[in-house]
Amino acid sequence: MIDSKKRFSLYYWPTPNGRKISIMLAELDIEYELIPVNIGNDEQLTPSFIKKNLNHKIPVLYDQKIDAYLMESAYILLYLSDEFKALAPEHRAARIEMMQWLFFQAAHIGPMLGQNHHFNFYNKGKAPYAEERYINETNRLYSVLEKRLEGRAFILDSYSIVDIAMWPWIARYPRQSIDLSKYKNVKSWYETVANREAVQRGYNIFGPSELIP
Ligand SMILES: N[C@@H](CCC(=O)N[C@@H](CS)C(=O)NCC(=O)O)C(=O)O
Repeated sequence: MIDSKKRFSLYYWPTPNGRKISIMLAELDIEYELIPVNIGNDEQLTPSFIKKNLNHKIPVLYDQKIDAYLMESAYILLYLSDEFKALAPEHRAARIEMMQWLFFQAAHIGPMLGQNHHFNFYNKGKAPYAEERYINETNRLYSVLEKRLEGRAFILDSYSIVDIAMWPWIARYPRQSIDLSKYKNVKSWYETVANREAVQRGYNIFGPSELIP
């Protein structure tokens, strides 16, 4: 156990971006204060939360050591990984590769799958063009991951923050109209990561939920 009790406070709701950080903190075995921000009730729009993140989105991580509120989940993963020298490669070439896949997650997997959820799950039937567009784009992105995972167990050479960034989004595949059996490498990676004790602990921080549908 890292001796950093309550150094961190996590402003959280159990969404894919929130779960990236609860999984990372579980992997690091760090105790922290969990502060629910119910985005279903617009709690992210209160003036006190907007002071913590001008973009009014969860997750936000407060670190007492630097007295700062951190936004953007992919950056928070990188920050924690640098701070605790964990779950990321050290060598320059491997780090260059890591940064590209982390940006790929932040720029494509999160935003596009998020739009898929919006049109295809929460507002199904309202915008057929948008549903088709984001289901197609989601399939295209799963194909990219499928190629990347050919012959490898993890997205980098070993389990890392890139898997943590990607996994909670893939965990929502039933909402995305994705047939996971079509992506055998993604499925096998998905199940390997799902079986990690820390992933289950971090994912279910709010109580048992849909882990492997
Ligand atoms: N790029 C941001 C995205 C964060 C984000 O979209 N958070 C969502 C939940 S997953 C949220 O807070 N939504 C509330 C809102 O849009 O007002 C990150 O990776 O942290």
